[in-house]
Amino acid sequence: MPKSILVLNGPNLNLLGTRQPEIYGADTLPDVERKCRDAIGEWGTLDFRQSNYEGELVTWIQEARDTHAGILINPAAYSHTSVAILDALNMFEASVVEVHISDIHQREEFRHFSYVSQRADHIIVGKGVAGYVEGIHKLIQLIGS
Ligand code: DHK
Repeated sequence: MPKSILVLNGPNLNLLGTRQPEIYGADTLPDVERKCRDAIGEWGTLDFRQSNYEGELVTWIQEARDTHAGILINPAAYSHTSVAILDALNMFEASVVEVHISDIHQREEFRHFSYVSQRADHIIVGKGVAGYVEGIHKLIQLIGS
């Protein structure tokens, strides 16, 4: 398997930086991508994507089975609703790290449960976009072990 990490971002994360900055911070999605590229360094390649469409995320996870050594995913609102994304991740045999910028456990009750957490090998919440950097480091560690 190539040394490649797929970073998936779910709905509304394309508007990071302008979207409720008091919750999600001032960094834009391109800023997050840059931080992830710095974090992966020379280790391997980074494939950074965002979609507002559940089915597109499902298709990308399916395709990653043959192309990527690990997935870092912020499923955004689909965390709380999507059995389809969970099912796709259950077919992905390599490592999965779930990240949430905000602390979903301290917010509205409907955000407390994440389907993706049933599958994730590691979960990071409430660390802002720094959680993505931590997630990349964790994935490199999981893939190497
Ligand atoms: C992002 C979203 O868009 C929300 O729907 C989730 C997550 C939380 C985050 O904290 O990154 O509830």
